[in-house]
Amino acid sequence: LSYNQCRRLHKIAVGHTVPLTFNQYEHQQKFREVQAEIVGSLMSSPKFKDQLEDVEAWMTKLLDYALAGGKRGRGLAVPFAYRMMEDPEHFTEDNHHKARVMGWVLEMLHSYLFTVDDIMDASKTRRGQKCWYLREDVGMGALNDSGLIFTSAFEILEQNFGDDPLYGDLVRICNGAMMHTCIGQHLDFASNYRKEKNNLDTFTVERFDAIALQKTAVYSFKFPMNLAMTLIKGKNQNLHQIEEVHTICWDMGKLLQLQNDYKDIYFDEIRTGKAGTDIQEGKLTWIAATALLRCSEAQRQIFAENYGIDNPENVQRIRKLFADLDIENVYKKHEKSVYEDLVRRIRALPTKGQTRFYSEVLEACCKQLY
Ligand code: DMA
Ligand code: MG
Ligand code: MG
Ligand code: MG
Repeated sequence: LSYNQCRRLHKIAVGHTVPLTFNQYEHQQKFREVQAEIVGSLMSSPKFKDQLEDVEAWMTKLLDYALAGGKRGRGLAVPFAYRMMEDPEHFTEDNHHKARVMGWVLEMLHSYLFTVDDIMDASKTRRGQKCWYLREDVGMGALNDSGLIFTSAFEILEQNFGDDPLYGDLVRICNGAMMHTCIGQHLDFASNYRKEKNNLDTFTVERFDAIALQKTAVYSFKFPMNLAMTLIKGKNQNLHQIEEVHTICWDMGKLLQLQNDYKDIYFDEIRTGKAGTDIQEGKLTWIAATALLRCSEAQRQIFAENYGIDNPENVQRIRKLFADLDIENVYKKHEKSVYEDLVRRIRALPTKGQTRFYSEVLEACCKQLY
């Protein structure tokens, strides 16, 4: 099938009148209302109330940073999955609300991750503003602030689900997803070209895949789905256990990370809200690993001498090398084939709800909405 044929079929499978999509205003509006609700009750928790005044002022500032902006794709995916996958007979607005709260817990944990990630990646900007650790009044206090964001996520979980029979499962799901992601982040950091003593043998697409699975696929796709599944009581309850759903999540994770790696180099900061640092930081990205596969000996030498150096001249040499290797076109072809393969597999899922959910999420990834 051609790319356009696939997209057409995909449209038919999804239907032209999907009731809720990621970018539908009403859905996002409701999600935002829940944000105000959870931040309000978090700040009225005795843990914050009975403190020196500075604590409340600092938390307010920190939460503003942590929750402002962003696409909120992962958070929105939780109520969206519940809405799409629950049997209509069992769907309740009460559960839908719970799913939105879970979505915000996920968004908080996401903020924790990128606050730390930006330190590790020596990033300068995030969501169109200065990274938290670079603010004058923050600095390395960002490490502890990330702990405040992380523990706040679990506080919100306890405030909203402490008496709910789901609580134990939710804690396990959140901690499990975070542990996988932190392992992935460790691998990402440890695979840095300069830190790895310039060893190009470990700079492979296979290793990129393994890292993307842990650092991106788990918390971006499996995590929201697993949260939503705790609410599903209907006949669809066991559907997420089918093997294919897991492999779709893995492959969407790899796709999201390779799109992220591509944008780091080729998208303007205005468009992404963050300045790329992957070349400067010597990251094991899909782009770098793929470029190496296509290098001649001489080109490999250029890569070895210039990759992972935070200096405009070295970065320029790497960009020139990528251009000589036609990497942008190689990327586009690869992205298209991963996309088409996912469309086919998503269409073959056993229920309409699953097909709709994963199709929308896939589209959101491709439209930079996730
Ligand atoms: C993203 O990797 C992974 C996590 C867990 C935040 P990245 O450093 O490429 O992300 P970004 O490009 O957003 O900094
Ligand atoms: Mg980063
Ligand atoms: Mg990173
Ligand atoms: Mg990136």
